Amino acid sequence: MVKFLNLFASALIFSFFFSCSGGENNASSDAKKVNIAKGAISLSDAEMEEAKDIYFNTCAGCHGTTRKGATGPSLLPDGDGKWPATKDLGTEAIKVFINNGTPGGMPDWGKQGLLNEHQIDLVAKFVQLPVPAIPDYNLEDMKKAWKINIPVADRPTKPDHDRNWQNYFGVILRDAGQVAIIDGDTKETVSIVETGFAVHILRSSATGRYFYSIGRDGKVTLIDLWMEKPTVVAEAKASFDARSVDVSKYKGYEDKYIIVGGYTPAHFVIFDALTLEPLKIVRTGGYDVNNGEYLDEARVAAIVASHKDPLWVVNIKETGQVWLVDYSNIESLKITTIDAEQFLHDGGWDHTGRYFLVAANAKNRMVVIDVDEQKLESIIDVGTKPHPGRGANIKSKTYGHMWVTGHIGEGTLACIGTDPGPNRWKVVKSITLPGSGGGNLFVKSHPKSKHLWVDRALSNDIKLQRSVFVYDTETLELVKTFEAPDKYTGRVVHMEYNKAGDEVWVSVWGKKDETTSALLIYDDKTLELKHEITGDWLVTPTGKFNAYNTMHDIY
Ligand code: DHE
Repeated sequence: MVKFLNLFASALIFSFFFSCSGGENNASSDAKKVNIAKGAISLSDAEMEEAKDIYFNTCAGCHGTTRKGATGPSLLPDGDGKWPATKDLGTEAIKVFINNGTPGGMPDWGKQGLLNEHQIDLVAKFVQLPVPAIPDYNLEDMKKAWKINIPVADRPTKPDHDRNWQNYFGVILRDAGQVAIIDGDTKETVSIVETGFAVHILRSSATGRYFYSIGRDGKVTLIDLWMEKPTVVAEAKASFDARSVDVSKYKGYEDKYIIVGGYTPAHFVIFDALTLEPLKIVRTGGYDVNNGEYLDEARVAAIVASHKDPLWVVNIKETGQVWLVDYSNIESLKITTIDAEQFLHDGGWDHTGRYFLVAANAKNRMVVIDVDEQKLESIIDVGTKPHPGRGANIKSKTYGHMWVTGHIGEGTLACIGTDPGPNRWKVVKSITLPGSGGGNLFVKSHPKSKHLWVDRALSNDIKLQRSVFVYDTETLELVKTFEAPDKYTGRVVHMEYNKAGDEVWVSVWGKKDETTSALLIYDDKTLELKHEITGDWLVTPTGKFNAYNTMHDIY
């Protein structure tokens, strides 16, 4: 969570930081440089390792492993011409910033108790020192890390149980390093599997029979839902840090390959989908679409698989290119590169499955890719820091089909027209959310539903961050606001429908060492809370993925 907020510590935040440090440091910035030169800032080997770890796990997502900045500003000892030199800011100013956060979304790491004084001191010093080299992670390393726990031949050839497995939910238990598999019909927990550090997302295989998890540690696991007790049947590691995974979904290639996008190193890796044998790596370094600068740290953000072609849509964050990777011949991989906009992050399909919409979040824009024609379709100005997740497809009589994103940086939803005609690729309706500020992370709808669900997980307002808002997709009016019951603590985050599209699951993301997290299940028709899932095992639930909806890209 903190990492996330930190990422979105934007220009606003940094100018706050800058002015803070300016107030404290202007007169002494030269003196600080001298101090550094004299070695006043130094870390022992052990401290350096600890600092690297903290930075990597909490800051790198937004500021980059090479600290050149992405969604957040650069953090370089000598600055980069745009953002100030960290060594001019100095340890004390940086600590104030890390400790207190900023109104723009930077978390108050210290105040919230997410980092202690010692950790804040280490990381404040670390960002003033030269950037450590990033080790490589190659196919040999991946082969060593690869494990098949249950060979394909020993896996069931039909479900080992009578459960409605297509209505299973995979629920990420982020800080426990686990994923819970919950039967969406009975609400029973069928299995809890070990997946590794902070799983970010799950994706379903083309057949729906497997879930793939991808963690921040780059570990990918294959979970077999046909087993009576779903288990990790194979595991592999694609990188040191990753956020995205998808499978080959095109006819004839179902469950043949998966692709994992690496943040560090910046590359993507193709694996055999059933064994997770690593097959191929492709570096994603390239040229910034705006100024042609070469960027080695060109991280892979969202990936989606086309159902209509043997293609993966791979979004390269720092360069701002969208790559269409044709997996029909992986020995002779064809990649179409499309120049789009920088800092690509997350996105989803429009309702036809032809157009992919992805947020260029630090540029306040949405990029539309025509995947059939393999070209850039449009770039749309939206609000501050769009963050769609996969977005939501809704339809109204007035505007026809729309694809919706919320924003982290402002309290609006942008409804973008997707039907051919004058509304296409325009923000046809901007909905203002209740209360002040932004903080929306995810939106969700379902073709059988008349509702659009909206969270405010990153709001600074405690009431808003514990609320979820439901809009009527026809009138685009707010119809209900839910607040998490007091007995559960934490932020309300991420919604997912069941297979039938008549109930919505919402996470209350409490602290790791508290047992007050919950999954709240709402009836989508009556808009009543119909079920609550709790338990000691329910540690820090974040994303949830319904097997059927994820397999079919329904949102
Ligand atoms: Fe996410 C999706 C990256 C922080 C929960 N997140 C994504 C995707 C990317 C991404 C690239 C799209 C994947 C895809 O579709 O292929 N997320 C990042 C970050 O870089 C960031 C900002 C900071 C970080 O260091 O990781 C970040 N994300 C968070 C969180 O703090 C969240 C709330 C909890 C967590 O896991 O740490 C979080 N991100 C999610 C979820 C999705 C996601 C639940 C999938 C949404 C969906 O419905 O598809």
